[in-house]
Order: sequence, then structure tokens, then C-alpha cells
Amino acid sequence: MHTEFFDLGPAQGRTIFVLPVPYDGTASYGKGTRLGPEALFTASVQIESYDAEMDLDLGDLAHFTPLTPVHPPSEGPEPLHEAMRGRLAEFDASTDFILTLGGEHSVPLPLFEFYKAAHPDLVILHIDAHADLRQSYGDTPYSHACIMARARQLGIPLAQIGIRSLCREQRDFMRAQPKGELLTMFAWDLPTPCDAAERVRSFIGNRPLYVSFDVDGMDPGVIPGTGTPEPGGIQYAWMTRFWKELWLEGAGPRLVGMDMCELAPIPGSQVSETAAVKLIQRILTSWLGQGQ
Ligand SMILES: [Mn+2]
Repeated sequence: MHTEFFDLGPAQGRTIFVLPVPYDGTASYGKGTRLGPEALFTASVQIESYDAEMDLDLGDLAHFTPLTPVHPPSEGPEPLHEAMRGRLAEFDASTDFILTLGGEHSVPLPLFEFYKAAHPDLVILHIDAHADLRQSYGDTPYSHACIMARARQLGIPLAQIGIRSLCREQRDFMRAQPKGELLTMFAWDLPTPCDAAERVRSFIGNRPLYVSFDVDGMDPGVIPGTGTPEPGGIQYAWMTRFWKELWLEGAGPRLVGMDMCELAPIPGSQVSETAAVKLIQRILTSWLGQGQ
């Protein structure tokens, strides 16, 4: 694993801990997300830290402290989650910002628990093609297809963007959620980025925010390197504009942590990891640079 995430020069601004979790044990179709963290590290040092549209440089706002990867000690998601909980015990959820790099989308459950314990009113913003609201899949409630059902079980309100693949059971689950606990923006009915940001801001209010980003929420034309691709996803310009709008003029929510999951690099192509890393950059730049 590389020691540098982005190429930023002297350490300035907010400390971002980077936690690589190279795991694809429950992946149900294409494998390879265990290679995601390494690809994201490699791509990160190739892109400009200056975001020309924002007129902000990530290097002025943040510096990254990579952590050693958490490897699954044995088969199944539960031992991985236990290993992650052990690692997270070294950190303080009320102050430490952890950027988790998956790995598949079963990975961030311990992060949800970690931040929820310190921030009881935590809200998750979930970017994904899949609703991930199955109660169980492949004989485990900890599958990547169930991660947001587990978040709801923890009592965490959920805003979802880009959803376009779900079963009837999940639609019924969505409809049964108490008012104010679930906001789903389906991919076929996306508002403008500005309107979406407004809706998400009013859903979150003053509560702390965790972003859980499955790269397959993006259109496969933008990020083809993922295990369970779905056509008709979010376009790059929409997504980058959304983050910019979310924190426009300092009006946006307080971000406490985030993850980027489900990147499965395609050998010989750097398209997917480059787009994913640029989205991480845009999220952090929009949040940390708000009001500047
Ligand atoms: Mn997904």
C-alpha cells in the first residue's frame, strides 16, 4: 500500500485518516473490489489537487494520514467487522474524520456504529444504484446488499441518491419507513443538482452527516469498474455540482466521516479510479472550503 494519498506537499488543514479495507467476500457478481483501495491510492497522486471549478486546492484544506489496511482475519463479513471495530477503538468519533476505502459495501457497518455512538442524531447520505435495503442476502444480514437495512436498524435516518435497482421487498420496506426517516431520489427521477442539494439539506437539518458512496451510483459510462453495474446512473457533472451546491456559502451539513466502496479496477484502464478519486476530492473540497 502506498504511503501517499493525493500529492499535497506540506501538511495543512484538516487531518483525514484514510482506512483501506480490501475486502470482497460477500460480493454477489463481479469480484475485484478488494483491489479498490490500492487503485484509489495510485490514482490519487496523479490528479491535480487544485479544483479549477471550485477555485480551491485540496492541499490548502486537508492532509491525509493513511492507515494500514484492515484485512479480513477469516471468511465472512463478521470477522472483518470485528477487526475493524478493534482498529476504530484507537480513534475518537467525535473529532476524527475517517475516509474508508472499500472494498465492497458491506465494509462500512462498523463506521456507522462508530459515528452513531458519538453522534446519536447521525444521518447517512447514500449514493448507490442499489437500495441495499434487503434484510438478508446470500444467507447473511451483513451482505453488501443489506448495508442500509443495517443502518436503519441502528436507527440512522437515510437519504439515498441514484437508486435504480431494488426488489419488491425493498420497495415495501421503503414505503413502511416513518416519515422523515428515509428520502430516496431514484435515478429515473433526479431533480437538478441544486434542487437535490436543497432537499438533502432540509432532510439533514443541523444533524451530523456521514456519506456512504457506492461508486455504482454513478453511470457505468463514468465508472465502469464495479462489480454490479447498473445502466442509467448519475452523470459526473451532476454529481460534482451536487456536492458544490450542498455546501454552498457555508450552508451545508457537518460531515463527520465518509466511505467510497465497490470500486473494482479494470486491468489496463484508470478511468474508474480516477473518477472515484476526483469525487472524493470534490466532496472534501466542497465541505472544507465552504464559504471561502
Ligand atoms: Mn451498489
